[in-house]
Amino acid sequence: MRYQALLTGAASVAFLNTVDATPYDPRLVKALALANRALPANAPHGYTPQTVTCPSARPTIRSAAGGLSPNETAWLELRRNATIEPMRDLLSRMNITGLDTDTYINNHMSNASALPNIGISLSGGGYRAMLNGAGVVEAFDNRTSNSTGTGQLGGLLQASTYLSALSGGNWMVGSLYTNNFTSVSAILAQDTADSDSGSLWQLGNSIFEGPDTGGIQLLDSVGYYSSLLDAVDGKNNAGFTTSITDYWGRALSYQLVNATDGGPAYTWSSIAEQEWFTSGSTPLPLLVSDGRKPGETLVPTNTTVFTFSPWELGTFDPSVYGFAPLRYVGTNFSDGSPIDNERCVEGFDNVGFVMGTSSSLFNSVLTVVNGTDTTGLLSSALQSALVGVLSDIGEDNDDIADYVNPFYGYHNGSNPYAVSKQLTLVDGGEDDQNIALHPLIQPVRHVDVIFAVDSSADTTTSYPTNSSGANWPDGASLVATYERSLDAIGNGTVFPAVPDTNSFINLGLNNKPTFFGCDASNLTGPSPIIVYLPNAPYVYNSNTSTYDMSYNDTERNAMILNGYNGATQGNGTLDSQWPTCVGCAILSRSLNRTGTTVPDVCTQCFDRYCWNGTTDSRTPGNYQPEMKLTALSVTSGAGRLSQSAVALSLGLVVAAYAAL
Ligand SMILES: *[C@@H]1O[C@H](CO)[C@@H](O)[C@H](O)[C@H]1NC(C)=O
Ligand SMILES: *[C@@H]1O[C@H](CO)[C@@H](O)[C@H](O)[C@H]1NC(C)=O
Ligand SMILES: *[C@@H]1O[C@H](CO)[C@@H](O)[C@H](O)[C@H]1NC(C)=O
Ligand SMILES: *[C@@H]1O[C@H](CO)[C@@H](O)[C@H](O)[C@H]1NC(C)=O
Ligand SMILES: *[C@@H]1O[C@H](CO)[C@@H](O)[C@H](O)[C@H]1NC(C)=O
Ligand SMILES: *[C@@H]1O[C@H](CO)[C@@H](O)[C@H](O)[C@H]1NC(C)=O
Ligand SMILES: *[C@@H]1O[C@H](CO)[C@@H](O)[C@H](O)[C@H]1NC(C)=O
Ligand SMILES: *[C@@H]1O[C@H](CO)[C@@H](O)[C@H](O)[C@H]1NC(C)=O
Ligand SMILES: *[C@@H]1O[C@H](CO)[C@@H](O)[C@H](O)[C@H]1NC(C)=O
Ligand SMILES: *[C@@H]1O[C@H](CO)[C@@H](O)[C@H](O)[C@H]1NC(C)=O
Ligand SMILES: *[C@@H]1O[C@H](CO)[C@@H](O)[C@H](O)[C@H]1NC(C)=O
Ligand SMILES: CC(=O)N[C@H]1CO[C@H](CO)[C@@H](O)[C@@H]1O
Repeated sequence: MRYQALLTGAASVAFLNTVDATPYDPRLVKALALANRALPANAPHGYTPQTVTCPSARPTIRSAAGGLSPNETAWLELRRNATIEPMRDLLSRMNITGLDTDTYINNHMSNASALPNIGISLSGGGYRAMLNGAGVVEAFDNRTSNSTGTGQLGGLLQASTYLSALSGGNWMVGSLYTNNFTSVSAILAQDTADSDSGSLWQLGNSIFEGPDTGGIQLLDSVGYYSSLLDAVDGKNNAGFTTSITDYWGRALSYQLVNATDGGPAYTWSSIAEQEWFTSGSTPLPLLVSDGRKPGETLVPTNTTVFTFSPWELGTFDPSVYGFAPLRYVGTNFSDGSPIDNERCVEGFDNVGFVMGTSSSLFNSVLTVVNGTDTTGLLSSALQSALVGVLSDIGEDNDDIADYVNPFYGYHNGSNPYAVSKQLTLVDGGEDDQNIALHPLIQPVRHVDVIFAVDSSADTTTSYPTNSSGANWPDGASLVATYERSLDAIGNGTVFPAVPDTNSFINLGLNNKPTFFGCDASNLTGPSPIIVYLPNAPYVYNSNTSTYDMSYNDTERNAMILNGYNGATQGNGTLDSQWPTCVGCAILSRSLNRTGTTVPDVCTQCFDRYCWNGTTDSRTPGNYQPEMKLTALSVTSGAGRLSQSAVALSLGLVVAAYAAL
């Protein structure tokens, strides 16, 4: 009872269930003070998962044949209703001449599913993807100042049902959802000199160095490393297999979770208990990760793609075709039920571990440093030491996150993971589908339009002295998703046709917003319209390397502002009709459904932004995009790994290796 007063509502009930009879503990009280921001559901145990008595309704694996989970179905009713007013507001500002959007909403609001169902999907690509994605989401968020003026798109986030992400994109999304659905603007407005203000997105120190002391983080680098090691040791000693992703996830948390030590007790499933979520006032966050079969080293394009929702981990792919209750992932299941009927595991789904799973890129970072340092910063002795350590860990196991396999013995005929007690998950971009579209193109979700933010690094350049043509997207991610939809693994998903990557470059489709799937009659089944938003230079050369591990605040903000300008097309200066055209894309499928005539202004927009089916597959010349607006004056490129940072990373790897 002692803690009751500190908490309110559903959060308190769920929380007290996990801590009943726990004696007074100062760490607990500290955690409770932060409870509204994300539930430290695993307090006071921190990072170590706990074996608990299973609830009387024992957790089971749910077949995907049942469609969406009962939790999502119930939640969607609330969410779809909650999107109506923001959508009304947004559409009224979009100046869609020839359609009275207010009347349209009034006529159809008794049946929210007649109205547009909007998804936003962010790609991977390290900090570049995190920051570019942040700029787009900031532009879509009505809490951003001036975002509801002329030429702006504020409110699109509030009108959306889903927000999916993978890898670097999921750092951004995860950071919002583990922090009380705070806004990008609020994070940027933190006064880092004020010790109470927190230390979110302080990317000036690389993740290898750890946070600056001060603010909520109290550790120096040595303390930082020992805290990472202690946390992962604790999990290991409790009998759970750990992998490099545990260290990676814990390290990420210091930058992404606004709580002491990056909130080691915070769980992803606890998002489903937060009032702002249960009330349907935010989009549903969905994170994407790829399965890697036992013994596999390369992830094929038809690998099983897993999704984390706040309720579940699982997939609609015909291989596994099932979902595990996320809160109890860590429990030994066999053929869909806990092996020991009485013992369940909780606290395995630590927020950093989940974010780290979708972005097990850490090891790619190390692989890049492994013997191929081009920065000239590493001494050869340091390099060979690093190579020595990494060759022992080996490429086979450098990128996995180890899960107790909830799908062991489940769907034996089709499930390649059924034979293994461990489920190895890897970065959601490893199957080449680098935008987190998979969960949003599942027919049961009925998504009408996806804003697909692509921060991939696809292009290369032949001029080593001028890298401005490298690390931009070329549509490869959309090609991968389209091709997969035609394969057996696609299992009924439909994705609009897209051209080859050469055509993307030759026709400039990778350099400006492009709509795919505009003509619903040219599709083999229901599919969303894709509003493709490729990363391009609007005010800053945001084509930083995926392996740039540190950004000072000036660079960080420039990256974000560039993403903002991409989303708004320079606040409408590149095309004053852009907001109208976004509105037309949002409404397109809904107008079809309700048999409403498409306004002329939308037909003009579709002529301008829809891919018309032409291709130009010739090998393109060197890609060299022009800055579209006035460039920000930020000197030179992003920071590089410093020698001391690499030395520290070496220390971490050695320690990690010793613990494996
Ligand atoms: C969470 O966000 C809400 C809405 O912005 C705010 O009222 C509340 O104070 C926030 N809670 C915390 C703990 O920051
Ligand atoms: C999900 O739904 C089940 C039953 O439909 C319910 O028991 C459970 O509490 C729900 N989970 C959450 C986190 O709301
Ligand atoms: C943003 O939209 C929400 C939902 O419509 C609304 O409640 C809120 O007042 C809006 N905020 C601002 C700053 O306009
Ligand atoms: C709205 O769009 C029409 C064209 O359809 C244009 O003539 C008019 O200026 C626009 N109004 C505003 C406020 O942008
Ligand atoms: C959503 O709105 C409809 C129409 O106003 C209403 O009938 C329904 O009860 C609402 N659903 C929820 C869960 O509030
Ligand atoms: C908002 O708009 C006003 C008026 O146009 C301008 O003075 C102000 O600088 C803008 N604020 C931001 C944060 O862009
Ligand atoms: C981070 O936490 C601090 C202290 O709890 C709080 O004052 C601050 O508003 C939080 N920052 C964000 C962006 O939520
Ligand atoms: C590092 O490089 C060595 C030598 O080329 C190689 O054997 C090893 O597998 C690599 N390790 C990783 C993690 O890439
Ligand atoms: C994936 O592709 C491989 C090679 O084409 C094939 O052998 C395998 O059956 C496919 N797996 C699935 C689940 O479709
Ligand atoms: C229409 O569909 C066909 C077959 O999928 C495809 O080749 C063509 O490019 C599509 N056209 C457009 C405009 O999407
Ligand atoms: C941020 O980094 C850029 C590029 O490395 C550099 O030119 C600039 O001086 C840095 N700004 C600060 C405040 O350190
Ligand atoms: C639409 C479709 O093909 N659905 C299939 C997905 O995979 C499951 C499991 O193999 C099948 O039962 C569905 O028919």
